[in-house]
Parts: sequence; structure tokens; C-alpha cells
Amino acid sequence: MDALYKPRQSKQPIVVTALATLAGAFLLWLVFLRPASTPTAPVVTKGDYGASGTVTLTQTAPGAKITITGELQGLDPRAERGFHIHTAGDLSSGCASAGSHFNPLGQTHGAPTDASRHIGDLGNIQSDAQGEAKFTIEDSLVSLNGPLSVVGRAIVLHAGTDDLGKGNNEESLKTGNAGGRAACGIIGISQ
Ligand SMILES: [Cu+2]
Ligand SMILES: [Zn+2]
Repeated sequence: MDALYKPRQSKQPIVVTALATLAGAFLLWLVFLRPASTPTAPVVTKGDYGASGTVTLTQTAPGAKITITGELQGLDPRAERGFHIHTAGDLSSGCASAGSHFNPLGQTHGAPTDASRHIGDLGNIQSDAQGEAKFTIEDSLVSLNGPLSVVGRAIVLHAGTDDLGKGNNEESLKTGNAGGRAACGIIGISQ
């Protein structure tokens, strides 16, 4: 279960990530969807503690590579933190109710560059000394269109580092042992 906090995942002060987990905080601001011809505005989910930020998913045409950009604050400094799309756009019990990694093709967990991966596997986000992260990810599997669209699902930022399926244990092939869920938000359509 990647809802469990695993302190050994974190090189940062335990209290920070433990509080993030206990709070079940969902603090990631999301999400813009930007179809080719439509101007957009954010659909936002915001908690009241810890990490925050905005993630934007843009796909210019069905089947095109998606671009995922983000600006997050309040992460552990100089850390790699797991970043995934989870199945359920349900934050009724905080990030815990977002379910497991989006995996409609029944693959094992892996790195974004692996042949076998969950569609939702986006690897790790790197934070700087201030605990901020700015990133741009391009991906060929994640889509905003078609039967495997991620619209309505959740993005989750973890409290630990994703081992990308290389952890030599069963959980590594399910969750990457990425630890608790520090922040999350629902992928919505913006105008
Ligand atoms: Cu995850
Ligand atoms: Zn996964």
C-alpha cells in the first residue's frame, strides 16, 4: 500500500513527512486541460498545509505526446518525490481515496521510460534547496483523450522516492515504495 508512510524513504526530518501523511493533505493545485483550440482556466483542489502548486496537462491532439508542467512548493528540499496519476478522482478521504496507480493495461510498476509501467507512472520530481520544483514532463502514454483518458483521475505527489520498480521487492512492482501521499488533486477540464 503506498498509503503507508515509510520513514526510511525520506532523508528529510521525519516530522515533516509524517505530518503530511497524517493530515492526509491534498494540497496540490491542479489542473489545466488545454485542448488545441480552447482557452483554459484552472480547476483547483487545495488543502491547507504543506505542499502546494499547480500542474498543467496539455495535449494538442488525440494521440499526441502530452506535456505536463508543474510548479510545486513546500516539498522536502533536495529530494526526489514520487509523482503519479492514480485511478480515482476521489479525494473524499484525502489523497488516500485516489486509489492505486492508473493501470488499465495490467502492467507492473516502473519508470516512465520502461516498456512495462503503469500509465500513471511519471517517476520522480526533483526539488531544489528551497523545496521547490519546476518541471516539464513529456509522455507518450498519458492521454487526455480516448478510452484511457486521465481526465477525472488524480495526480498524487508522494512523501517518499519512487524506486521505479527496481526495489527488488513485491511492493516495488506495485507502488515503487513511494511512501505516503503528500499532496494530490483531481485532473479537471478547464475553460
Ligand atoms: Cu502514487
Ligand atoms: Zn505505478
